[in-house]
Amino acid sequence: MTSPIRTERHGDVLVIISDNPPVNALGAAVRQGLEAAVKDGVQDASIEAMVIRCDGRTFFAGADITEFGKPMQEPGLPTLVDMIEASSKPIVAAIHGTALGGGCEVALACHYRVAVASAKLGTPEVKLGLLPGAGGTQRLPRIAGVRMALEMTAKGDPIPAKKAVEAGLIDKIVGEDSLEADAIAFAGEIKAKRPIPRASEREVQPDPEAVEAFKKENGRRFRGFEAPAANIACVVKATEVPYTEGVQFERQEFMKLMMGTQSAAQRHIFFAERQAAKIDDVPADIQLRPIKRVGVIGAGTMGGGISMNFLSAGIPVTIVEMAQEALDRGAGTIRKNYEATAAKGRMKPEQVEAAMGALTPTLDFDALAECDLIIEAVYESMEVKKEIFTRLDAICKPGAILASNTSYLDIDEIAASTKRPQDVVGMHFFSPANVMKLLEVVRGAKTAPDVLATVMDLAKKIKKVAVVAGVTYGFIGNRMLMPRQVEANKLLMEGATPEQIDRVHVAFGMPMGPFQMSDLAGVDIGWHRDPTRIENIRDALAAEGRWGQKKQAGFYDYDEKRQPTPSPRVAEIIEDFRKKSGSTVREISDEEIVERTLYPMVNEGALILEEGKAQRASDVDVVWIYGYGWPVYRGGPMFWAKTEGYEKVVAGLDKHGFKVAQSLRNGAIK
Ligand code: 3H9
Repeated sequence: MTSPIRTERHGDVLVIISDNPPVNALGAAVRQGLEAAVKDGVQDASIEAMVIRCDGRTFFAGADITEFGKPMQEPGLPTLVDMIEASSKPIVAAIHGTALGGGCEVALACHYRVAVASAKLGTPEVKLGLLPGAGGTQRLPRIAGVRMALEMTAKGDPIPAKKAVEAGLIDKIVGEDSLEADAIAFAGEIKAKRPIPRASEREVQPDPEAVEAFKKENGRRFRGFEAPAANIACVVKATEVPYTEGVQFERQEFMKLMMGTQSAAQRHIFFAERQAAKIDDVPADIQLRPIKRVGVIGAGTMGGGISMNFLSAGIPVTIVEMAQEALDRGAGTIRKNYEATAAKGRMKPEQVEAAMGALTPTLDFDALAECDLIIEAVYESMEVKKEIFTRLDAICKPGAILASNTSYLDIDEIAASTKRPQDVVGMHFFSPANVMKLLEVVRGAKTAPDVLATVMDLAKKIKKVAVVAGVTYGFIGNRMLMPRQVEANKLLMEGATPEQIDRVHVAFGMPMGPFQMSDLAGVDIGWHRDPTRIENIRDALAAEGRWGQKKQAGFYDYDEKRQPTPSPRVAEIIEDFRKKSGSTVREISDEEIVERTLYPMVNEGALILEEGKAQRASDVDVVWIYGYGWPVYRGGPMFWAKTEGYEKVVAGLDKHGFKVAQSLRNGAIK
């Protein structure tokens, strides 16, 4: 096999080039090639300096994650970076794209770093439940200081080249199109300089105040995760002990994380997210339909949020409403949202204007005729949706994709109201649609493969994580929510309180529990709106106007700042129902809440897979991570069931009398 590493001589500078598509991950062959090339450079008397750069779209994007958990082939990354740093001849890293994780560590081990302005530097290992394990936690603070090292390692977001220059991580910004030539010229300038600067030989002072402040600022963000604390501990260690001891500590912490379930879960999700984009029976190179303009029907919260996704990506949107007032309100909300983003410095005023300039609000339904994709986002009524699709069928150009944002309804029935069911698809966005990353793409019985592929591709362009779902009530996510809600309600009748159930879910790592979610979404959502018809606790709350946070009363009472407190009135209502139904009240354990609310979700996920309504178990996990805030360190419900042990989950379901999915019982979930 040919090595992914080659070298070229430019006078007395040896350029070492990696060509390991797609992202130059530092797999064994790359590490071996780099080691050999640097050795050659050191031994060759005619070489004065070296440059390391990469072909393709990026500098090294990190260790090869697919090698994790397998026996490590020599040289390991820590050995390699130490060897690079120890070189007796100066080495310059020439960076483009993203220098991430192990890639950033290679760059830090080099004696100098030059980069193009569009490059980014980062140590995202924490997002895989890890830490930079090749000296990164020890070199970063020595170069960039404690605060920057904490930011980069414990949060994991890459920084742009300009910021990296300010932090001392990059020595020079070079021409976007002349990276190699400029790096060689730079190597010429520094080749004779002695001593050679080595990050590991630098000192960094302790900064306990910065550490405390950082922990305090990020307490919420780090809740439940193990890796951020380990990253912080390593950076602190760098300020306390010599480099050689620091890297030993780093190694121990790295191995602990690597062996743990959190990192396994986070790595699972890294690949699951990428896998989700693939459609099993559609060729990857299928011809896509061009989408130059998108139409959105409905300028409410959902329609507005959906439109923003496309506007932000530079795709013009025609938004249609029935009344001028609603249209103005919708367009006004979009502008307000953009301006709020600009006020936070996350958008430039001209970008706000560009996005708003690409929006065409109109009352004229026929304006949708010029759109390539039309997304219907009106309220959940089959009758209304069918009527809209019939109208679309009459006016839309041939080949236009007709999508519904329904959360539950049958896409096939909607498609049947047109003469072009092959062009109909579901695009289920999650609220707030401009923020939530999940998009369920619902494949109808007749949806054409190129329609599906086009929508999946478009999802990537608008920065969504898309998952293909089949036609089934509630698709993947909401269908799994239903058994959880049913059980949560039953548990109330048997003696649990909303606070207890929510507490168990939050302790599990969910952003909120079922009743907090109900209060946030609106207790009245889907309510029959007849205050005299009181059949369950929810009906009773809704009838009293306890519609959730918006009314400062729902399953909880809320103050002006939307802080919840347990509600005595809700306790009375629950008590009343318990008496009426004659149910015996007992102490409910937290464990039972897990078994009865979370295990049935896993069971439902297994049924969805058995019915072929999701392509793979990891897709179900992606839905729950990106649509509902399932804690990523538990890897989604299906991955979690595996780590819990299928037998334990099945035993729990059996104990409470659930009908267990066959694939779950057999441990045959794929
Ligand atoms: C680490 O470095 C540990 C060390 O500190 C210590 C060691 C001792 N390995 O995302 P894309 C694949 S941990 C293997 O769609 P983009 C990816 O699965 C690592 N494979 O492209 C996909 O495959 P496929 C720290 C990788 O342009 C293909 O490449 N580094 C790796 O949207 C394209 O990926 C990170 O965490 C990898 N490291 O984004 C960075 N990276 O086509 C992880 C990617 O079969 N990577 N693949 O589905 C990224 O963040 C993005 O891939 C990147 C490009 C921003 C680079």
